[in-house]
Amino acid sequence: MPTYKLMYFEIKARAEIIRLTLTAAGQEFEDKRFTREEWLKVKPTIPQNQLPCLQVDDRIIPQSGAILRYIGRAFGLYGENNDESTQIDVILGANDDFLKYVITAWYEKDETKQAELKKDLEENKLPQFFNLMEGILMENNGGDAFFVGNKMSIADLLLFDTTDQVGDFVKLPPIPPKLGTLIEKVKNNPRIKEYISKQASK
Ligand SMILES: N[C@@H](CCC(=O)N[C@@H](CS)C(=O)NCC(=O)O)C(=O)O
Repeated sequence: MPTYKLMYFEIKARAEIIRLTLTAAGQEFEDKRFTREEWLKVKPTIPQNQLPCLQVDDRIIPQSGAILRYIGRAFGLYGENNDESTQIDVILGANDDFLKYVITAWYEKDETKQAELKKDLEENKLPQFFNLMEGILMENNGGDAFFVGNKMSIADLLLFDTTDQVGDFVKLPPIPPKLGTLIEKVKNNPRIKEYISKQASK
């Protein structure tokens, strides 16, 4: 069995979906969270000089999207075949599109402009994104299962993560019913539930 070490900072951001996926897979991993000082020392030795990176035995993999797909494939959380993996990729792509708005609002320095961007997220971008996801979800089993097939995948974990992290930044509009149920299902997965409660007690 390989050993896994995830390297990032003391925040959720780009690493949380990787933590959640390894957790859902039941895979132990070292959750290395660099301080700023530690990071500046190791940065020149890290591929592409940025984080997150996942070390699998002696190999260090950069790029959060590549890491997510790598562990998704390794642990059977990335669909059963090419069609299913592609359906998952479509959801990952739509999530990336939506996150661009969140990142723009997050980094906006001007307070008035940031307030406008947050309002637009709450009133327009988030409802649009949720409705898009609800529609995709309903195409599979009427929305009563998971996004793809009949088991949890990185797409389901990602929607939980996005909703959680965006909910820390803006007020979430009502989540459509099937999507809301799916998010609760991920949150109540025994491994995810234990992980969340451990993080909360830190
Ligand atoms: N496309 C990369 C972006 C990685 C990235 O921007 N990492 C930032 C943190 S989120 C970083 O390492 N910042 C520290 C630095 O550049 O020194 C990914 O998805 O992994």
